[in-house]
Amino acid sequence: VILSPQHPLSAGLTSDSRLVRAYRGERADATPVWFMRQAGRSLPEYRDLRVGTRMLDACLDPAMASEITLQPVRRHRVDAGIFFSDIVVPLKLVGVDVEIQPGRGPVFGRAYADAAGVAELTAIDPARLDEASAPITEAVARTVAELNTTDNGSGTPTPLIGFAGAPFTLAAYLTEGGPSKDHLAARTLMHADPGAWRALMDWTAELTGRFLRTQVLAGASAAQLFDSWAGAISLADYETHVAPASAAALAHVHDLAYETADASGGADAAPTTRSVPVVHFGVGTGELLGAMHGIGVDTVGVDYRIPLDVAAARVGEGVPLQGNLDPALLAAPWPVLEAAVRDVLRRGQAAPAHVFNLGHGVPPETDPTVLTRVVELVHGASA
Ligand code: 1CP
Repeated sequence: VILSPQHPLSAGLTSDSRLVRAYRGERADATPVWFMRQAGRSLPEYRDLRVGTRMLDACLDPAMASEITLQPVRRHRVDAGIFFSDIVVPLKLVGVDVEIQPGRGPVFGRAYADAAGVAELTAIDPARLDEASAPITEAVARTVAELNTTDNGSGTPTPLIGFAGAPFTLAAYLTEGGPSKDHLAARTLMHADPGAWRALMDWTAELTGRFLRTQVLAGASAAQLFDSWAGAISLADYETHVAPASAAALAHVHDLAYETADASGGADAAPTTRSVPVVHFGVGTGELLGAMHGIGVDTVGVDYRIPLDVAAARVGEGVPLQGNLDPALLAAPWPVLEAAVRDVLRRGQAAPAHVFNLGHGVPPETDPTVLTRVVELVHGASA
């Protein structure tokens, strides 16, 4: 499926942005940089806007979600916006009883830890999501409309990254009924009742895949699958019980493509068809990086526990990497932070292309002026 001519990738607005070029393995004039959780509580303008609005209500208010997405782009001049939403939004949209509790995270009305629970959940048709997705489509469209007309100093409009939770990470919350440290309920179900586990993973893959597709169709220029908690399982369990569902989720975006004029080309050169870039990230997934790349993604996101040059050797040649400054360093004295940023950039040279990011999300107590300074350093150091 070729994206519409108005899509920022098809229109040539973001197809040669630093971010999209890096995701296809090319180095640009400067290393692109964005931060996981760049929107949110580290920004006073976010805290002001959110007063009196619950998290999931903010996600489903197109004007608010769009404004929150744009805040860090304007402030830090990062090379990407990441859509302000949450991995549980598609569950909420099909009627699952879930809320996001401040300081805690997603909490469900019940746990879906056994075959009966899974049967109740999977009785919901994931296709219903498409009818409920109007607030997502509208929020993305509004965001992209502003990004397309804003000059962030990079020479192209800033691309928007759409995202979704991977089936395992969503299943970790669903089986537990809320956040947990060890994801024991999910790890138990996959072995205690592999049939129920598969049904849960298949259903979740379709739901979250549709959520991701909606964002790309509405204007996102890249897609990131967050398997935040996949680091809790072994490589063998990942390959048997998790990877197929993640691949199934991504199948919902793999057919989306855009056409660009051939770079070498005269006016009559045949256009090149490229698929929308896909990134895959998890926390503590050093042992899984090769398998996480193997489900069919362009770029692998790396957390802060292994250096990028080691990660490059694990994923194999030719794979762009994203990451991986330890977020804790954001609160260190500037000379310490600066040296760490330069070290990440240096090790990132081991990959064909590198998108600078943190090894996980921005801590809420981060001084936002430090983030802006890191962006300037990354752009300046690599120019
Ligand atoms: O009111 C608030 O500030 C609530 C905090 C908050 C925010 C700002 C939550 C609750 N989610 C979000 C937004 C969010 N969630 C984004 C926004 C875009 C950006 O990065 O700027 C994204 C990408 C997510 C995705 C998400 N939600 C993930 C995957 C990424 C990651 O951090 O690993 C996960 C695991 C969640 C679940 C979740 N939602 C919120 C919290 C606190 C958590 C984690 C809870 C836990 O520790 O289990």
